[in-house]
Amino acid sequence: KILIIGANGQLGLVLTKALQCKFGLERVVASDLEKREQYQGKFEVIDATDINRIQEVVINHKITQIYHLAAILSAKGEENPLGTWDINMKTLFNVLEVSRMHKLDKVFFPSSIAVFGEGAPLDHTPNDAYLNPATVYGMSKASGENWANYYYLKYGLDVRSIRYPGVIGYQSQPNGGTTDYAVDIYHKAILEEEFICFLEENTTLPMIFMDDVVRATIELMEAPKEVITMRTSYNIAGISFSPNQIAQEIRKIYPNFRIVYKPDFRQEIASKWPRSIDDTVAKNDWGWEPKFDLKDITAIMVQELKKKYKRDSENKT
Ligand code: VAH
Repeated sequence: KILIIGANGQLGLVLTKALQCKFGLERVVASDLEKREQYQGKFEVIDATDINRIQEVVINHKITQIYHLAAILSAKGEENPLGTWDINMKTLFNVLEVSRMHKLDKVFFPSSIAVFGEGAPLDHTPNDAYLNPATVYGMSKASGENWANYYYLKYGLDVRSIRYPGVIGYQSQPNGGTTDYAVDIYHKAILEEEFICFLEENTTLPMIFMDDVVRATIELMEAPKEVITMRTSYNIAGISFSPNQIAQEIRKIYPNFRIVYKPDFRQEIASKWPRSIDDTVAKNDWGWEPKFDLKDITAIMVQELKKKYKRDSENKT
């Protein structure tokens, strides 16, 4: 039985559905701070800062795996540094402790390219690069990776982790991230509205399509234990691009699409992140291979968001 913490989030929403499809509604328990209406499947309200509540759900549902997808992301995290550290670390400690005490089979801990700072190469950043993250979110993920490794070494807990690039999907909205522009831009294109971009036009960042993220996560979690050589976290790469490149791709479908660049504090965060990622270790250990490039992502985002906005307008009439 799988428990997803943070099931209402950008990744949580999509990963929950994928796990339900793969393992059946009976074997997946979604959780977040509040229940979404018309939710299909098992759901429990969990505030992951409350270890007793996590323990209660693990016992009641006989949980054997936890996906810990709750965290405050890079941009939002900078508004309240100590508060972000508290929440991101406390929730992780609670998940690791409950998993250790109840001898769970596996734990998934999402990390991020935000763990890299100015000490890492900007291009083809390797898995073992020096980590000096410049955001509290990045610090909490780099520290979380070391805690994941510690629980594996000291208690044999099978914690697995991936450093996600910026995630782009049509099924959910990101919240508080520095890469969120790459989702919002498609919504504005469909609505034929001008897009104000909070990053400079040539800020190239590693990105990845949601379907690649879901597949990578499940592939890693389903891989035999023996192939896992990285107990901090795995780099994976999707496709790197800049706001200018994504705008050009959109203009092939929406020739009149307008973008205005108004960089804000998030430019400072993005400028310290890699331009591209080396994911050789993930490829060698568990056969990782991305499937979607910028052309594919743009075609699918436009197609799916057009359907979504058409459904929304029909529901209104
Ligand atoms: C963020 N989307 O922007 C997240 C992610 C690599 C970026 O960690 O904070």
